[in-house]
Amino acid sequence: MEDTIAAISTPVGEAGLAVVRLSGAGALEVADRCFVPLGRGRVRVCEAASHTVHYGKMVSCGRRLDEVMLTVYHPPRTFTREPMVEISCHGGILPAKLVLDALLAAGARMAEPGEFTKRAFLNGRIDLAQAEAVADIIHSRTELALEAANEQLEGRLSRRINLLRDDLMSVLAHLEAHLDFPDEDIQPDAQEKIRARLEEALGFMGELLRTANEGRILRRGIRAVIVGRPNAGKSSLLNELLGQDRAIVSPLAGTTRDTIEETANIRGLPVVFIDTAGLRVAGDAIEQEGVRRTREALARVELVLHVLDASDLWTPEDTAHLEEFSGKKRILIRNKIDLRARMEMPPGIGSRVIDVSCVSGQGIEPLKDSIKELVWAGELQAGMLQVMINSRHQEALNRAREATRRTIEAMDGGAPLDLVAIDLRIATGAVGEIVGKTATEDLLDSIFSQFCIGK
Ligand SMILES: Nc1nc2c(ncn2[C@@H]2O[C@H](COP(=O)(O)OP(=O)(O)OP(=O)(O)O)[C@@H](O)[C@H]2O)c(=O)[nH]1
Ligand SMILES: [Mg+2]
Repeated sequence: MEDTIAAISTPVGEAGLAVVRLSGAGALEVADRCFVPLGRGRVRVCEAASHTVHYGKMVSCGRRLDEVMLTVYHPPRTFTREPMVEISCHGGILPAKLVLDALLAAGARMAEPGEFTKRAFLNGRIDLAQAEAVADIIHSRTELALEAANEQLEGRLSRRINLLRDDLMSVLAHLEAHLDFPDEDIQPDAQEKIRARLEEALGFMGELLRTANEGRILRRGIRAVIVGRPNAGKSSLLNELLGQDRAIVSPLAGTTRDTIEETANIRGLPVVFIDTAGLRVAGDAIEQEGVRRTREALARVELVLHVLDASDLWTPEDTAHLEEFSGKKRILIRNKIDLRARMEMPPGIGSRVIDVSCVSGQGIEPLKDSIKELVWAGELQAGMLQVMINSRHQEALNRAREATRRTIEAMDGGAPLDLVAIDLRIATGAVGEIVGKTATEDLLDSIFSQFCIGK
């Protein structure tokens, strides 16, 4: 990695400060060309000690660009394990851009998305699962999600994956040792031991795979659609759950025409609530479009919040809604319980029913508990909460599990050892992909291209 990369690592926009980062063998020299140290005890960037901060100005062609603080990092204790420089300049779009342009003119090249983290991975500072955790940290929307991402960055998932891989590798080594002596058969008791170890590995893969759902929830959030008859109080409920007046509420039926999406933190889980126009069949063209959008939103949700007006009677429309969403996780919400209740629920609904009032706020906290209980599996072992896998890990583990199963089958069926070993090699490779021990260039590109520039 000879070239030196540079990027603005803070968001674009007006702010107090912006940070421009440099990494690569020539980072200090590049910075030296545009940085003039000021004040007492000033030293040039190239002569500065590691992990020290320096005051000065950035210049380009003799022109002063900005007053900055510059931090110097010598390897190996840097994010990328390369020489690094971080320049804190004034925030705002222009100062950071001028500083970046100066560095590019002085010999750096613009970093690609995720390239700093990619270098940290390629230089062995973090593995692939940890690199992904960096992106998770940046994108996390609740403290729980952040906590899980931090555990992953710290290496909890990686350690377990490495143990799993080591185990499969040692079985593989055992099989391969026999391959070198084709005349000797594996003894039945040795074969039994191998089988037991593979079964154990399968069990562990299953445990990891069970965390995928929670992992997805923490990373992507849950989509919950709010449906019900006009005027039932859907928009009022959205506002209550968000704690802000996001949607228009009015006594007129058909107030909400478009779908409205907003994310809230529900007991640590990011939940995207979608308020809808409902599913009324009648209505004008705009309302019909609203209904179409409601149906579209419904297709992609994990949870349905079906709002009923407790002060009204049960109607066939409610029955129709009830049937329509019977296949989804759902909560029936009897709203307006501050009014005189008239609604009687039909027997045998089989879904959770919660009484709320969007006027008094009654029932909203229990509703939040219910949402979490319904989507967040309680059965996860405590230790597994720290290793929630993402969809890439899930896909690799599924492949590893299949290949391990085939290994056992082949062994049980008395297949030749070289065939048995092939499947086990596939399983080991798939597990290795998770931490990046066996990763193709394509895989790396697809992971790091999802990062923002400057990370
Ligand atoms: N008393 C009482 N009134 C409520 C409650 N929740 C909502 N309302 C009233 O019911 C009316 C309809 O509320 P909205 O939230 O607009 O209902 P909606 O389901 O979004 O209606 P559309 O968008 O028209 O389908 C408004 O006048 C609200 O003030 C409640 O818990 N108690
Ligand atoms: Mg509404």
